[in-house]
Formats: sequence, C-alpha cells, structure tokens
Amino acid sequence: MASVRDVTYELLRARGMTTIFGNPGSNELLFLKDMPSDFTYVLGLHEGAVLSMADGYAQAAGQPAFVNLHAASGTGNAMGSLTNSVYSHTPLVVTAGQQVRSTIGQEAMLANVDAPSLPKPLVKWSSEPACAEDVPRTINQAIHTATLPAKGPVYVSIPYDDWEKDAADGTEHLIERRTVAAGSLSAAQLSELVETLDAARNPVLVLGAQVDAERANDAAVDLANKLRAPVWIAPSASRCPFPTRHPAFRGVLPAGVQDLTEALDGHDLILVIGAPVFRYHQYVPGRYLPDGARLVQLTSDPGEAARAPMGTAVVAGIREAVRRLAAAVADANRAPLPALPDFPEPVTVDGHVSSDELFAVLRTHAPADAVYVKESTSTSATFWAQMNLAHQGSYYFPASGGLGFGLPAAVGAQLAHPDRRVIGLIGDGSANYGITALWTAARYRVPVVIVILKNGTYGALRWFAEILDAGETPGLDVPGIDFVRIAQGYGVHATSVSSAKDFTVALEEALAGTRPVVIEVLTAPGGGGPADVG
Ligand code: TZD
Ligand code: CA
Repeated sequence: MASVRDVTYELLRARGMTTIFGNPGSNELLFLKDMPSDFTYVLGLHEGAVLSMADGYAQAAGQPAFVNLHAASGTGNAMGSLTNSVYSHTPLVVTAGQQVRSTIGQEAMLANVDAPSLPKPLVKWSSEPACAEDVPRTINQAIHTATLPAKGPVYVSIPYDDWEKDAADGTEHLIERRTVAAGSLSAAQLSELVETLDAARNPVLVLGAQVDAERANDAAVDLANKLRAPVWIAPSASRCPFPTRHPAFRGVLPAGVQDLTEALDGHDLILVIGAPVFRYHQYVPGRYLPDGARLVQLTSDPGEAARAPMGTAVVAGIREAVRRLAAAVADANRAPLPALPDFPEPVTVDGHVSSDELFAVLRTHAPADAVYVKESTSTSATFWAQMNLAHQGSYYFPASGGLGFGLPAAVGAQLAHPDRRVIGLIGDGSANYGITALWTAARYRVPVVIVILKNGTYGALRWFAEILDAGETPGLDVPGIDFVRIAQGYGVHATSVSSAKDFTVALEEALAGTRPVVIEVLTAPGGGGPADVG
C-alpha cells in the first residue's frame, strides 16, 4: 500500500517539481524521510532566503517551485519574501509542517494555530487538508491553483502524522490530472483592439513583467515595429519585457502619478500590456492620463484589471494576445523611430567605482545573455542607461519592494539556469536581508556572481528623505560592513575593489570560474536618480 508520502513524491515528480527548497524542523522530518534519489533538497538557512531562492528559481525556470517550511515560525520568517512573489505572480507551492493532528488544539510546541490564516492575505489560496488521505489531492490543488492564471503563491499546512498513513484509492487519476487555461481573445475582441490601434494617431506601448514571464518579448517587438510606437517599461516592473537598445525603447516610466502622465503626454492611445495600471510608488498626485488620451490594458490578472483607477481592461493570456495583435495590426504610416543615441559616457569618481562605470563594465564584459537580479535601490537610472538587455529572462527585481529577494533569488535563478550566468547586483543595505543564501551557493556549488554595491548608506532612503523633506533621520547609514569576510565565513570566495579596472579583472575571473564569487565594489553615493524601492 502506498503511503501519503509516496503518492506526494510521485505527484511532484509528475509535475516536474523535483527540486525542494526548505528549512526543516521536527514537523517536516517524516516528509523528508526516504526522499527519492531523483529529488534535490536545497537547504536554506533562513526561510526568507529559502522563499526568495525558490522564487528566483521558479521565475527563471518558468515553472512552479516547491517550498517546505517549519510550522508558523518558518512561515513567518518567509512572509516578507512572499510579498514579492505575490506581485511577480510567481507560482510557488509553499508547504509547512504542522504538529500531529491530535495535539494542534492543545497548542503543543510548534503547532501552527489556525495555519491557513497565517499567510493570508498574501497567498492566492491556503489550506490544511481535513484528513491524511486528502493530502495528495490538496497538494495537487495547490499546484494547479498556483499555475492557473493569474499565477501566484499558495500555502498548504500538513500535520506530520499524515505522511505515513495509507494513501486513498484512485491516486492514478490525481497523477494524470491536468488543468489548462484557455483564456484567449475572441475574434470580436481582437478586431476591436486592432481597430483602436489602427485608428490611433500616436500610440504608445507600456509593457510589464507578464510579457517577459509569458515569453511574449518577441511578439512585443513585432507589435512595436508595426506600430512604429515608442515603448516604456511599466513603473516598478519586476522583469524586463523589451530589448533595451531597440529604437523604440524609452526606459522605465516614473512611478509618481503626475510624472508618469507627463512622460506619456501627447499620446492619444496608451496600450498597457502585462502590467498593473499602474504600480505607482512615490506619492506625486496629479492627472491619471494626459489630455485626450485613452488607456487600454491587456493583462492576465483579473485583479489588476479590476483595481485600476482608469481605462479599459481586457483579461487574456498575454503571449497569444500579443502575437495575434502583432499579426493583425496594419503597418503604421509613420516615420520609423531613429536608433538610440550611444551609451552615455560613465562619470568617474576618485577612489570609487561609479554605478555607471560598474554597469558599463558589465555591459562590455559579461555574456550578452547574462541574467541580472537587481536589488540596488538607488541606481536604477544609471542601470537602464548603461545596460543592454536583449534576451528573455534577463532581469529580475523585487516586485513588492521587499528587500531580501535579490541575493537568494540570484542563487535560485542560477540553479535554474546551468546554461546562463546569473549576476546579482545587490546594495550593501539589501544584501543583509538575504545574506545566508551565500552559504547555499557555496554548499551546492552554484556559480552565481554577487556584486555588492557598497556605498555605506541606504541611498534610496536618502532620496526619499529629500523628496519628503524629512531631513537627516536616524537609520540612514550602514557603515562598517565587511562583505569579504562575511562571504568567506559562509565559504564563498570574495574580493573587494575600488576601481573600474579592478572590478573588470575581478568580474572576468569570476566569470571564468565555476564557483560562487562575491565582488564587493566601493561605489560612490548618488547619481542613480529616483529610488526604485523605498
Ligand atoms: N526592509 C525591507 C524588507 N524592505 C524595504 N524596502 C525596506 C526595509 C526599506 N528600504 C527600501 O525600500 S530601499 C532601502 C531600504 C532599507 C535601502 C537599501 O539600500 P541599499 O541600496 O544599500 O541596498 P542603495 O542603492 O544604497 O539605496
Ligand atoms: Ca547602499
């Protein structure tokens, strides 16, 4: 007779989920017992790092990832990271071990009281199966719920005395079960959109993370080419949906209402694809739309469609919708857009590496298909000005603004991408929230390159303090952190540089090797423009 555990592993294998990210406790050991040899358990030392590693892995692999945490305490530690997974629509099946069923009511040590409520309202769905025999079906429901549109994290709490119980009959149906989403545009909806685009005098495209997540990047380029329309990245986007050196590329829209509206001034049609409308950040009230402009949003998330304050929304799968739109629109009768100007000359600062220099070195020395996970919050303007991102899945960013994503997500993305190099660009403030992922990188020989931009301060907060007129508040600086020794302590090779030349050498050395490397770079404060997290 197969046990609940046997069937669960069979199910995970059938769904391609043979990598498990976790940090165990007594409640999880009977799940981990006799783990089949084709499974890999990736141990993280703190649940925030576990969750963000799984998030980076799931996004880079384009498939759901399985997370196993310890009771309420492990879940609680992971919840800051979970806020990012919500807004990046990362399909994560987060499980947590629960105390033995008969002892939960007594609130025995490490019982997870009212477990399904704990991760709400972050997760799409949350459950604790009513009995042991329902565990495999509940996990199957969790996987399908996480992956059906709009994708997102789900949570299942499992009492540990369930694992060795007999499985229910009929599990073969569970293993074979498939769910598919068929939400595409009807012919009438498509032709209405095409008519709207063809009739526009001066349309603009605003693309979001879903374009990259659903691999619609090439279709978006076809659409921009036929429309001869400029393309912006939606504010706060967590992925890069469009090649950044294409003549149509205009950068990332500012995240204040009035600033964003001004950036789109003069356009009569704003077509937003695969993004919320909009994920504003700094409070700069103003008009939501330029005078005379119409906004149409195409999203695979009904929640994004429902909550936008303006415009029309169409809910559909992005990839197919953009492909069909690109095929159906007329070639616009407008002048082609001229090539972008050359990259700006990087500013230099004595004794430091400016962020432009740092990004220019990456552009010229890292592989063209390198994957960047960026959590350096005051360097966004220089990043977009200096980088040349042309490949799908080249850029990941903490979608909710919760720090602690970048470093572990870079490790997770590298695990998912044996064929591409992953480079984490992490601020000296941000690095601390997920630093324990360095140990996982060392332990599993994950050849990720972590660049720590050390300016000794929370640069983004200095920018915010200025626009909020908050003055010199406490808690703005982080001097005296030695990332070389911290990395070495976790078993990761590390070096510190303070010139662009030394950074180039360190980067080339790291990229030539097959082990994880930390490069601490003494960067100059300022110069990066608006903060992209605050
Ligand atoms: N804690 C968490 C979990 N998320 C946050 N977003 C913050 C605190 C607040 N915060 C920001 O939003 S940006 C920032 C903080 C502390 C500074 C990050 O500093 P950094 O990067 O060194 O990583 P810069 O380039 O110096 O800003
Ligand atoms: Ca900093």
